[in-house]
Amino acid sequence: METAARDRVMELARDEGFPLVRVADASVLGAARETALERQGRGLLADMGWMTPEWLERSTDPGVFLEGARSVVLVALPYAPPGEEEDADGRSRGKVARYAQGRDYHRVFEKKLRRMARTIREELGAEARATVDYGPLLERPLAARSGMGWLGKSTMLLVPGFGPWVLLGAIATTLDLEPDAPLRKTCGSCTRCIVACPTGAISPEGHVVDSRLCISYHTIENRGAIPRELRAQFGSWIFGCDDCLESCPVGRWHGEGYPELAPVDREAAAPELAPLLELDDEAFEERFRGRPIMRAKRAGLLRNVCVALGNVGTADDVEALGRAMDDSSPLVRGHAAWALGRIAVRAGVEDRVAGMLRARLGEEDDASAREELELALAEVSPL
Ligand code: B12
Ligand code: SF4
Ligand code: SF4
Repeated sequence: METAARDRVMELARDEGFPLVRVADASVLGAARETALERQGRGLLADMGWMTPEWLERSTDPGVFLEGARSVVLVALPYAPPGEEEDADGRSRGKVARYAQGRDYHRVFEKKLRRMARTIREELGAEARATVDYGPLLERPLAARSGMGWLGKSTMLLVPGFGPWVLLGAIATTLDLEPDAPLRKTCGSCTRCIVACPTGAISPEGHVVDSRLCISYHTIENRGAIPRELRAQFGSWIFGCDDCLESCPVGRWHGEGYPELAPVDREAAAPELAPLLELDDEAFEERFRGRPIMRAKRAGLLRNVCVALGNVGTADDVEALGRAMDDSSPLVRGHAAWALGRIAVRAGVEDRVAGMLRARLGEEDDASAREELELALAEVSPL
């Protein structure tokens, strides 16, 4: 074991500002591989087509990620702790997951990890390869092996003192570093996240998330329609979801998050919904460049905004949704129709909305948007 090298790697991580750093050995993650393949086989990874069985096999073997890997250094940054952020100005506002309220964490990690990997190569004469999120390395089971935290029933890595509010990165290296021991902790009898999940995406016993039901999956990764039967449970989430994290009693951390991951502004946490519907490609890019929200792309975000308005919008939002029925994306047009149908009934503006839906139906040529319009009309003016 290379003790001096371990001390130096720890020092490098701390110099980069990582308050949490641990080492895991680089052997195959056998149990995690089996579990992941079983989940994939059952369709629980939804349409994340890149997570093929081959990808899952590679991502559970650090030796494939880096030939000759002996150790994996896990690092974590804490981010935006829970706090006050409701803007009670009567406008319809959406919710953005805390990790996405600031700069893109991939960029923040990449700079630091690249510098660390370079020093390991140049100073310690060993190979090193870094990753953050995109893999192929399954970071949570590796972090659990390193004793950074334990895998909660929400499937989040729970870190003592910080709970689930940390983001992870990893560096595989050919250095033979003394590994840290896993924690002997579990969630015990707690079931808060399971109860808090609005769509029932976490299995009754925990430790399994069905991405097909997960708001985070749909608002970030899904490129198509949000399943109609789930929309009403999305509340006002427009990017990601923190309900299982917010409910978690572990950590109850009220310290500062890493400064570079702090929310870009107050509007970042609870943006007003209707103005988001006006964004064209250029305005979307300008507003969200360098932030995780870019991943949803303009049409995906506006689709999410429509769903949120369908759940929390008022008669004041009807005009903006009416204009969204003319959007260039049929996905947005269809979801705008759904939202109008919901608001009409809630706000008692059925006649006005029925007129708008009928007028739009006369022009709509996309089959799925037409179907949404017809269903919304049936809701607003039943025969
Ligand atoms: C795909 C993915 C998603 C998907 C699927 C998530 C899922 N639960 O499967 C979606 C888009 C839904 C998603 C959502 C989120 N994600 Co995500 N996601 C990933 C990614 C790329 C892979 C995760 C994965 O392998 N899923 C496949 C399933 C099968 O694995 P798993 O659920 O983690 O289960 C493993 C272990 O738990 C273990 N295991 C299984 N069963 C059991 C049972 C017991 C008893 C035990 C002890 C262990 C155990 O084996 C499994 C297989 O390896 C990782 C980054 C990476 N490269 O690892 C980030 C990552 C997991 N995500 C992250 C975050 C922050 C989120 C969100 C909080 C974002 C948000 N606010 O919206 C949500 C949280 C939702 C949730 N409850 O998981 C962080 C998590 C940090 C942390 N503290 O845990 C990661 C690590 C990214 C990062 N670099 O920081 N995510
Ligand atoms: S992210 Fe939201 S929808 Fe997904 S498992 Fe957690 S609480 Fe449920
Ligand atoms: S809410 Fe409870 S059960 Fe869920 S992850 Fe946190 S401690 Fe575990």
